[in-house]
Amino acid sequence: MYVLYYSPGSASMVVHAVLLETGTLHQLQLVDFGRNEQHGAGYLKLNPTGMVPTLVVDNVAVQESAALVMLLAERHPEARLAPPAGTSGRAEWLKWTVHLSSHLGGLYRQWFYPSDLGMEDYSVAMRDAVRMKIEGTLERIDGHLAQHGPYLLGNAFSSADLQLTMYMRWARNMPRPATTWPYLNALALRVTARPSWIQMCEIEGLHDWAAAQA
Ligand SMILES: N[C@@H](CCC(=O)N[C@@H](CS)C(=O)NCC(=O)O)C(=O)O
Repeated sequence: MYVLYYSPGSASMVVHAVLLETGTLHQLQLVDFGRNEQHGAGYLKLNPTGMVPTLVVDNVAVQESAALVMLLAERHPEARLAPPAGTSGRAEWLKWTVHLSSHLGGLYRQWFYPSDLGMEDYSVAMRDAVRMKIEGTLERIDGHLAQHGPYLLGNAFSSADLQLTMYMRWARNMPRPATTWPYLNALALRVTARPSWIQMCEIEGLHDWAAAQA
């Protein structure tokens, strides 16, 4: 049995969707950001960074959304969330999984948490710089999908597409929402139609974002 420590719409949502893709038994444990529970002593024992997600796997707390996605894909090969080890698509899947989390996820972290840098808010110049980096990354991924899509790995859906869709959703209130890039939007249309995504949104109460219908 897995236990997912989550907050609705946060970086835990991809792990939640992956758990639903695997069909495996899991429990959800809300970490209430409104009550600052992520920084409470109890939660910090599970995740010293004070962030979600944390997944308890065989009684061990594991952190970092990308690591959890890879771990679950490895433990549940029947869900076909990743190309098998040793096949040609595996390196691409590893690359996208890590790149999305470290690069795009890192940029969003900067965008949403000026407090990480000890600031209450950014200057206009700083906010513009982070926004441009996020938009540049989305532009590049859209170009990749135009050439090699419809999914990140071509014709095969993988967990990396769930990650990408989560990061697209986070731009919904930004000056340029991710759905304005045509190939990204097309990918999000496919991913958000999956039963796992629909169920995850239902459970987490997320009804404020949709890809534009073609
Ligand atoms: N690299 C981490 C980032 C996790 C992260 O930034 N989580 C945010 C929500 S999206 C969080 O827990 N924020 C609460 C806080 O920092 O106080 C991951 O992908 O797991």
